[in-house]
Amino acid sequence: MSTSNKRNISLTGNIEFTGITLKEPKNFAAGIPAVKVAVQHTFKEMGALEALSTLSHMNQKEGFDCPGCAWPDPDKPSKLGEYCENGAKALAEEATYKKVDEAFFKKYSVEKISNWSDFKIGKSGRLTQPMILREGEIHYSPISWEDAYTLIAHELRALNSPDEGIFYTSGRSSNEAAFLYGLFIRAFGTNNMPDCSNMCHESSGVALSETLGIGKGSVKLEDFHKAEVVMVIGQNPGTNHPRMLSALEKCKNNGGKIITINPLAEAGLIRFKDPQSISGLTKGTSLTDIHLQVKINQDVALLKLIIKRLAKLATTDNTVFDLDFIKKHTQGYEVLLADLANFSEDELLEACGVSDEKITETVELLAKNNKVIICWAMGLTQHKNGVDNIKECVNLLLLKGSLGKPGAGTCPVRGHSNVQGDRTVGIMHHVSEELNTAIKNIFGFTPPDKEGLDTVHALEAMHQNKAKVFVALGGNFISAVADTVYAAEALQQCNLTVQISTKLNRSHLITGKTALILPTLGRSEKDSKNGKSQFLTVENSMGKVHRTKGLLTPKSEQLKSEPEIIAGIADAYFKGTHPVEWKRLGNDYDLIREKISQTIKGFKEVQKASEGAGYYLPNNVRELDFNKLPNKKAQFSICRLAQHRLRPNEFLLMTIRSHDQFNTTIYGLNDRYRGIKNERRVVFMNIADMNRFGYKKFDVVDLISNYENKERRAEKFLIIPYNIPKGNLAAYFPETNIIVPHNHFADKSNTPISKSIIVHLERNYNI
Ligand SMILES: Nc1nc2c(c(=O)[nH]1)N[C@H]1C(S)=C(S)[C@@H](COP(=O)(O)OP(=O)(O)OC[C@H]3O[C@@H](n4cnc5c(=O)[nH]c(N)nc54)[C@H](O)[C@@H]3O)O[C@H]1N2
Ligand SMILES: Nc1nc2c(c(=O)[nH]1)N[C@H]1C(S)=C(S)[C@@H](COP(=O)(O)OP(=O)(O)OC[C@H]3O[C@@H](n4cnc5c(=O)[nH]c(N)nc54)[C@H](O)[C@@H]3O)O[C@H]1N2
Ligand SMILES: [Mo]
Repeated sequence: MSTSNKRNISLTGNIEFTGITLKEPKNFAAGIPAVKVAVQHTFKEMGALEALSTLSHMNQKEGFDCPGCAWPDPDKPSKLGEYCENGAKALAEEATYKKVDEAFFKKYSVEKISNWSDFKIGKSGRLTQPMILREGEIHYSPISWEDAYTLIAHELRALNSPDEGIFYTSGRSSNEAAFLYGLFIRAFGTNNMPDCSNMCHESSGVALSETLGIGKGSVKLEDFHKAEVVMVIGQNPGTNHPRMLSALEKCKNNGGKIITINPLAEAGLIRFKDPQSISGLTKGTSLTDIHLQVKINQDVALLKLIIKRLAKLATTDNTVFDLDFIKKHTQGYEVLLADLANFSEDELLEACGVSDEKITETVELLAKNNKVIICWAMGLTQHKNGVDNIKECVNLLLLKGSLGKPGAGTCPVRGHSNVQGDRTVGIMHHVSEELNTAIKNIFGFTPPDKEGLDTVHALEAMHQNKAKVFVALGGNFISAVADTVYAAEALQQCNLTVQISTKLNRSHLITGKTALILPTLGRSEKDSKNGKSQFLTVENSMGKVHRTKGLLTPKSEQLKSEPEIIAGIADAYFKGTHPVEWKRLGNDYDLIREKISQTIKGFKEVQKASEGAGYYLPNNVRELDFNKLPNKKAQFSICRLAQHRLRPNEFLLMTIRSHDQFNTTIYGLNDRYRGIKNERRVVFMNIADMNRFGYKKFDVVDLISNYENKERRAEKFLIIPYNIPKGNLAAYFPETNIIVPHNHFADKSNTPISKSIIVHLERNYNI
């Protein structure tokens, strides 16, 4: 598959099979194999000495924040190190000794590299110097930083309107970089700030803002130690947030119970062997008490059934729901109860596919406990009804009065290590009057008041030639977004695409007519200005702001920090005619923090308070303050059931992460917990479905979606018999993004439907 702006670029790279071996899926996470893999990855990429000395600084108070997920650090980090297998892999990727330099690009054209797999592209190493891909050429060549800035400024000035510029952010950036970037984009004159969270937790942000008045979760780490019940819905922490397993273990040790809701029985949720304790390594703790194997996208049906049964019990037992809490703090209780009558228990039971006994067990547990935490991630957000999925979780918590008290609350488990912080400091496509007023007062210019474009609409604008310059602060836009072919057409029409990146990825190959690579420092690297080593700040998944300070020698002397690069672009664009002193800000993070503290609520004390364990930002739910909401009350919601009208040969496909990747960065070809070795082109299928269609293990199929009569095809997947509900399939992203339609996304949040794509299969006979 290839499209062209005169270059012959492959969109998918090599899709040959790599030599699969199957094992039984695991029934525990972490343990000795995790330690072994962490050591293998870091030693291989960094060398043993550097690996060991660096890992010991990860997530420690004077060290650097893990470049992986956003799970918070405990106040007293473990002496054995506060990192996990996948954090170690994230570090190894960033700190690798391999380099992508001038000689690399001389040797390999973008056409050639595009034929490699994502795995091979990522393993090429760290970007080391600014490079340009000139119009009509197929080799990147070096460019000076100043010339790169001048070119960007020139292309930005050539636009008919600032709204023809698109400025993407991925959630790895620091608060300081994100704040400066948002400030520049607004000074330039647009709110076109699509963000990785548009594809991630946007549904959570929308649902939580509308029901509870803040788009973030309410729990703190220590709440897990006090919770009576923790529900983990649509999330695979064993792989994506391994340090969360320690929190779940503490909950269990204190007598709490864990309910998991997932179409798959993920190993990490079954049993945890803590690599940070010797006894934990051998014995481990069993985690899940009740696993509800819901069908894909039937969580609303399942939660509604649970709520309906609880409501029935509540008619004779006034301790089942927290009636005082409901009366004092909520609105819409009666309407919610009345709406339940519109659904029969049989209908809900059939829709969710869970057994009656398991529902009864769950209802009994929830009826007698009042400290409930609900955690969730992409299994809830990436559906057409993603916002409703989360609102139904909020309904349950409100009924139980499980908010604003220890051991209870909402816990959307964030993805990228600073995705939440980027939002807090101003990366958003919506207009905030409060922020605009603050910017005007502090910086002396008027930010635009027209709504900007999110990810799906930015793609559309580029596709329609209404946007012509694309700048990315991190990430791998082409591989992360839905609909690879459409997205490539969109990007390839741009006049200029600019990637501020640490590592080579497909977004450096599928580019505008001219493309720039601006290489930047990683989280783990020393960032010195004027002989002084500087720190940055980040916000974790629970709203705590703290410092991060790299310690490794930068991979190349030519690397610049993100704030410095943004300031360089801004300075070249404004040529000293703007009230903001860009260059000064780019060189002095204390000064950026001073400005953040004046502009953003909750950052007043950031300079001092970010020290050590850091500090919590204000959170109205923790205070049970719902003043911003209608009638100053938390809101119950009426949620609809998901409807998918499937033809007999169709399935619902969820696109998920293997244990060996960080989003579009492929660490390796194994998915250890699910028993897959050395292959990514696999599709998990129920054995009954295999029998129905006459498929055998390792049969090769294409996955095909067909929305509005447009066929999209992902070629060559091996069928794997797996414990997954009938009618459901699972395969890995990003390989499957080619079949996700760009114009089907969640209501209100516009998050692509990456977890419920209607597909059919075709045997691939080319094998
Ligand atoms: N090592 C590693 N860590 C990561 C990442 C990574 O790629 N690698 N990515 C980071 C990012 S950006 C994010 S957003 C998070 C992602 O973290 P997760 O959300 O855990 O990631 P996914 O693999 O997308 O897993 C979704 C889970 O939801 C389940 N699921 C799918 N559909 C449904 C459904 O309809 N209902 C229910 N109940 N469950 C469903 C799947 O079986 C799977 O267990 O992790 C972050 N951390
Ligand atoms: N089908 C499908 N699609 C999905 C998902 C899914 O579950 N299914 N998940 C979605 C989700 S949850 C997310 S968050 C997005 C992820 O979308 P992105 O955030 O755009 O993708 P990443 O793969 O995390 O980006 C990796 C690249 O970031 C760069 N990078 C790494 N660290 C740094 C840094 O410190 N600074 C800078 N400047 N660059 C850095 C490297 O060059 C690396 O190649 O994908 C989404 N897409
Ligand atoms: Mo994410």
